Amino acid sequence: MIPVTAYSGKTVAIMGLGKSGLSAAQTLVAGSADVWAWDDSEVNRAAAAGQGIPLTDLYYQDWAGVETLVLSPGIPDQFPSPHAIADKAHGNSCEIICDVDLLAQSNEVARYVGITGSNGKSTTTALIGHIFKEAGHEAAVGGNIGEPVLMLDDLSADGTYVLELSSYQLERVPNLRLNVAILLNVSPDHLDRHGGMDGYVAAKKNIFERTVPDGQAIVGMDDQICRGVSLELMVSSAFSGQNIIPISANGRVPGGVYVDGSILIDDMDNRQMPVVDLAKVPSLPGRHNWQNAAAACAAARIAGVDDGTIAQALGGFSGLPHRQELVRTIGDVRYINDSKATNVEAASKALASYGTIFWIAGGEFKEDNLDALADGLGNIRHAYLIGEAQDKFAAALDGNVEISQSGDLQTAVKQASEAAQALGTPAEVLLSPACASFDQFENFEVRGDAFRELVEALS
Ligand code: UMA
Repeated sequence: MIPVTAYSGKTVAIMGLGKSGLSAAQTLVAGSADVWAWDDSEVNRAAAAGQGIPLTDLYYQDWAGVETLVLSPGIPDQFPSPHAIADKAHGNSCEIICDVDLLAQSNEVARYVGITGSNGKSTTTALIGHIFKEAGHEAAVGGNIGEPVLMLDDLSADGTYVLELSSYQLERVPNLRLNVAILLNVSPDHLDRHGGMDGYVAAKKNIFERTVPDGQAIVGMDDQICRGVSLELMVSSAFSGQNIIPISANGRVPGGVYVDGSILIDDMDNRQMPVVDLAKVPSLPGRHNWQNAAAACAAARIAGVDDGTIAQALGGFSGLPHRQELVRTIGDVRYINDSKATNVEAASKALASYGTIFWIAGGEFKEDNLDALADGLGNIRHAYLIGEAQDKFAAALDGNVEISQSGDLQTAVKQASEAAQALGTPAEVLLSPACASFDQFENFEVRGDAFRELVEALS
């Protein structure tokens, strides 16, 4: 746990007592702050009180003298409409931060690597942490990936925090100073929360505002928005050409790290050094994962890790649950859990990674259309649709793909498995929903766990 003493004797309001808010409350109480903690959920309030967190109903409190609100990343302070407690903070000119900012204020000696992007940031974060540890570097991995940052070890000046940063968190970290900032890619996501695409891109670009003057920017070159961001950085005074490192899974980027065919090439010293054949790394299927590998390689090189160690570490990476996770192989059929694919772009990456797909998709749809799936549709043998979005998906896929409206995950797994097994040749049953899970599950992890259990129960 990180000791947070900067607020000793001061009043700090905390709204939201989920993973991040609870850890903030614990560390602030331990650091002798006067904590006013609240959550709209009675259950979560009771759980926090059970852990010794003092509760204060923030709706009925006089906010005079309160200067800081720790607002959980998932609670809006602007769009689609500000939460009432965020409004109170605005009305009292109170700064709004999140737990990541408390870490940044509390440990100013360690190095920080921040990773953002619409897709692939968890895998990249885990990969960097894995390479650092294999190379014998002191490192701690946390943030949006699921481990609240204040629960990490208090690192020394030799240590590095490797933090996955969501667009939500990036709006609430005024004191964060990154040594390395990574922007992987940008495609539409969380648009309601950022008031549209411009707001979403601006939140992602905050990662470079939070970078120290001699820091490094690693930028994906595989989408137009990120290419534009890279150009903006080049003309900004904050970065020079030397500390912007381009990465690509699709072609040569001089001075950066890229994938040629399936070979990861390190050109950071302009020597085009082959690092590893990514086609031989089973835990990184698909070209999108190769971009994650390129970003991780660049971050490791900046930290002084050599290409040989990077190659060995990539080969030993075991992958993350719910991200194209191979659950089981029965006969010729591989069962793949990609429940984390909560948007169309993420699902399109999985669809491009396999050849004969019995695809389970649907849930709570966050976007306008399925256009980004176009390239992957040819790999789908049959689609099994579930949840709220099934009519919308059925209409969009009609004429292109054979579909069944399965309704729920259990039915979809049964139908997809029977059809895939009947084929008698290699195939995949792929859960890659392109939708959020909230219509039928608590979150994407619960959905992925349900898929895994259903697959494990197959005979
Ligand atoms: N709450 C209220 N009032 C509201 C809304 C929520 O009181 O109007 C309370 C809930 O009752 C709950 C808490 O707020 O107790 C939830 O806060 P939260 O949604 O911020 O979730 P945490 O549990 O604190 O988890 C957060 C991140 N969640 C979000 O950003 C939504 C986690 O990212 C992150 O792993 C965790 O901190 C640790 O850093 C998850 C996520 O879905 C994985 N992220 C989004 C994504 O990846 O797309 C951005």
